[in-house]
Amino acid sequence: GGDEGTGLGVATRTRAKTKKPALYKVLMLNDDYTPMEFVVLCLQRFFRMDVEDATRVMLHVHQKGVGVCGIFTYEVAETKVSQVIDFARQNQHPLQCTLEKA
Ligand code: TYC
Repeated sequence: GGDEGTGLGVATRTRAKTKKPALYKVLMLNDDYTPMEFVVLCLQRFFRMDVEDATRVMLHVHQKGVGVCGIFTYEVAETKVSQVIDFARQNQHPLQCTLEKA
C-alpha cells in the first residue's frame, strides 16, 4: 500500500500491523427465576437480535444451561455483560451473564 498516484510513496505496512484483537464470547446463564420474556428482551436490546433469534438463544440457554450471545473484543464484551447484569438487577431478576475467551 501507499503510493496511489502521487509518486511520493507512503511507508505503509502491509504485514506487520495485522495483529487482531483477542475475541471474547458473551455467555448467558440459565437460572430458575428470570422470566423467558425478560431474557428475550435483553438479547434484543443488548445484542441486537430479532425476536426469532433471541427466542432461539433463550430456549437454548434454558435447556442447556448456557449459550453464546455474541463474540466481541474485550471492551465491548465487558460492556455487554455489565449492561445485562445492571438491567436484570434493576428489574429484580437474578439473570447472569459472563465472558470467556473465544
Ligand atoms: N429458566 C428460566 C425460566 O424457566 C428462563 C431463562 C432462560 C432464564 C434463559 C435465564 O438465561 C436464561 N423462567
